[in-house]
Amino acid sequence: MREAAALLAQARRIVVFTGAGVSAESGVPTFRDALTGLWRSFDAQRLATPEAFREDPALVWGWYEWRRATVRRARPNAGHVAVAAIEARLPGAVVVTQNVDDLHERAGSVAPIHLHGSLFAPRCSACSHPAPTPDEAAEEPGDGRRVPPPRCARCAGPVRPGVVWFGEALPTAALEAAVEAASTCDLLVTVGTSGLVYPAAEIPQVAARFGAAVLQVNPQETPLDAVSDVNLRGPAAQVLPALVHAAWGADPA
Ligand code: BJW
Ligand code: ZN
Repeated sequence: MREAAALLAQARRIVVFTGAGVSAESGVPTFRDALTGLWRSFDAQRLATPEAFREDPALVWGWYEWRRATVRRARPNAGHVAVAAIEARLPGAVVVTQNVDDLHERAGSVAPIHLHGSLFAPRCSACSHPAPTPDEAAEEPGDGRRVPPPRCARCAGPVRPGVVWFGEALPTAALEAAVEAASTCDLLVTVGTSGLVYPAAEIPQVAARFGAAVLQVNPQETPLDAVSDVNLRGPAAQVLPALVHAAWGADPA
């Protein structure tokens, strides 16, 4: 922890790069955890594809309705709060997230870069026209449900979640901004990502290649160990507040 705190205390330009693990302690399942409830019998990697949506739109839309309801019920945890505290302490800090939830924003992060889109930005699958986010269902049945997607107001095409599925390009502006931030930072903190999904997993590698120190927070080993100067093995909601405290002697608000 001492070495990690020294890196943070010395940093002038910082990127915090997050994955599903930062939201795990808020009760949002990580992507590669066994799914719970109805969805435990589905393979998330198969549902998060354009092919799955074409074949069975109600199954995929229903899965995202369930996930959006889960996120709406969740609250940011001490890890999200610590990330926002880093931003407040170091103006110019950039948060890059692979997460499609809004917990960084709700913890006070100003403009996190969302590499994989958002659960709250549906759009038409045919003409890309933005569509309203459906109101929260009064109650998601415990046994889940299939939900036919709404229809586009402009062309009547099926509305899809505004997320990036396998085989789809990441939003260009977001990816470019993330690469620019990673290539000009002096410290990149990677939190709660398996580092398996590309091109997002390149971001810590870009930072390392351009000479930044890389600090990883994750209870498990990951392929990003190879580019990390320091590994803090533990849950984000414990490790990040302790890191902020050790670097600056203050607890995140
Ligand atoms: C904790 C914790 C706690 C637990 N505290 N930590 C190069 C090589 C090989 C393959 C490819 C390649 N380049 C591209 C590919 C193909 C593919 C890919 O990467 N496949 C791999 C699986 C091999 N990539 C793509 O298809 C991408 N598109 C693309 O390349 O397009 C090319 C193209 C160009 C131009 C035109 C057209 C096409 C798109 C990738 C999109 C990924 N989308 C998803 C779904 C988003 C929507 C949704 O949520 O439903 O994004 S997949 C899923 O994985 C999601 C996540 O953002 C992403 C990363 O997962 P993450 O966040 O790392 O979570 P987990 O669950 O994997 O890990 C959690 C971690 O937390 C673990 O390490 C735990 O230990 C840890 N943890 N508790 C801290 N308390
Ligand atoms: Zn349309």
